[in-house]
Amino acid sequence: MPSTDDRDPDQSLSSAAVPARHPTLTQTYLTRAFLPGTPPLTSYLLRLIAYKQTNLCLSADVGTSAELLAVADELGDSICVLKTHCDIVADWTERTARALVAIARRRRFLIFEDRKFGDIGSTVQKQYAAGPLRIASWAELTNAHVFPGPAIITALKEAADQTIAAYNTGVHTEISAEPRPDDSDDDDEGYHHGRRDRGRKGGRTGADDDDDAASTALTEQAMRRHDSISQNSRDDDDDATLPAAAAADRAARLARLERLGPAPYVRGLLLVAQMSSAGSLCAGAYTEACVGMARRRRDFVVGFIAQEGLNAEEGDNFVSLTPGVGLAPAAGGAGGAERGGVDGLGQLYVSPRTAVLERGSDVVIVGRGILGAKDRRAEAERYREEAWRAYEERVRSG
Ligand code: S5P
Repeated sequence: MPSTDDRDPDQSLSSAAVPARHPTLTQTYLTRAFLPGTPPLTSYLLRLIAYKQTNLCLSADVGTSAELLAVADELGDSICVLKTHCDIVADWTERTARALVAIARRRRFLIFEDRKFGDIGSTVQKQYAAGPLRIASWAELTNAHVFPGPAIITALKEAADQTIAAYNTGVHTEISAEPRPDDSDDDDEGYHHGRRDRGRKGGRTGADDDDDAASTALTEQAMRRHDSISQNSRDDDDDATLPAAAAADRAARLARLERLGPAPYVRGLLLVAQMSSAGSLCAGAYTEACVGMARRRRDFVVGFIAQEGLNAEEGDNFVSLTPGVGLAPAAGGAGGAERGGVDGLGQLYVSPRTAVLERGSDVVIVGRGILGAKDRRAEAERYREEAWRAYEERVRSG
C-alpha cells in the first residue's frame, strides 16, 4: 500500500476492519478536494463537506412530495447530501424534482437518487435519463450495482453526458434550479425558507477558480487552526477558549461556502460495493472487482456505497458513503428506528464513530434514526456532530 506521508506506521485505527492506512484516511476533505485528478463533482462535494462541516447524508425515505420538501428544507443546513428514493414518493412529479433542486441550491446540498441500477446498459440509460422520473436531469448523484458488469457504468455515463450536453446546448428541458430570469417559482410551493439563496447566479470563470485555489489555502490554514483549537478545547474540557478564533474561522468557512455557489451541472455515480444488510453478497472479491471498475472510470465514479473506506491504491480518492448508521436515542428523546443494531428486516447498524473513525468511511447515511425522532433538527445535528468529530479524530491520528 503506497503511503506518501510520514505517519507512524505502528499507529493504527482501532478496528481490524480498517484498510491499511491510505493517505486519504488522514487528509482533510479540503486537501482531498484539490488532489490532482479529482473530478469536479467529487471536488465540489468534498469542499461542501469541509465548508459546511457536515459529513452527514440524510436518507429522506418519506412517502409524499410535501414531506420530502419539508424535511429537505428543515434539515438541509445540517447535511451535505440528501438521498432520495423517488419511487416511494406517492405523488412524485417534475414539480417535486424542481422544488427539491431549488431547496438544494438554497441550503447547499447534493441530491443523490438511490436508484441502485442493475440491468443491461440500454435499459439503465432509459431508466436514468427518460421515463417519468428523468433522474439524470435533477440528481447529481445516483448509484448502481456492478453485478451486470462494467458496461453499466459506461452506459450511465453516456446517458449523463447526453443530459448535460442537452442542457449545455440550450435545450433547457432538464429539471434544474439553474437560474432562469423567472426563477422564483419555488416560493409558490408554500414552504418557508429561513434563508434566501445569496449565492452567485452566474457561471464560473477562470478567475473564480484562481480565487478559489488561493482562498482554499487560507481556509486550510484556518481549518488547521480550528482543529488545534477544538483539540485544545476538548483536552482542556473548556469550550470557553473557542470564541474569537473559532468565530473567525466559522465566518471564513461560511464565506467560502457562499462563494462555492451551486453544484456544477455534472453527474456522478456511486457503486454499491458493500451493503449494510445481513448476509449481503456484496463482499470480498465482489467488492474488490467493484473498486477495480471504479478505477477504470474515475471520470464518472465519485465513490462507493460501502461499509468502510475503500481507497487502497495510489491515486484513489473515492468517497465512501455508509448506510446502516444509527445512534442510541438521545437521553429523554425518542429514537427513530430500532437502534439496537438491527431493524428486524436485515438492516444492520453501526455508530457514526465506527463508520468514520474505525472503518474509514467519509459520509454517513442516516434515515430512520433522524426521521423517526421527535426533534428531527436536533437529531440531525447530533448525528452531524458525532460523524464530524469522528472525522476530526481520524485526521488528527495521521
Ligand atoms: O447497503 C445499503 C445501501 C443503501 S443505499 N443499505 C441501505 O440501508 N441503503 C439505504 O440507506 C436504504 O435503501 C435506506 O434508504 C437507507 C438507510 O435507511 P435507515 O432508515 O436504515 O437509516
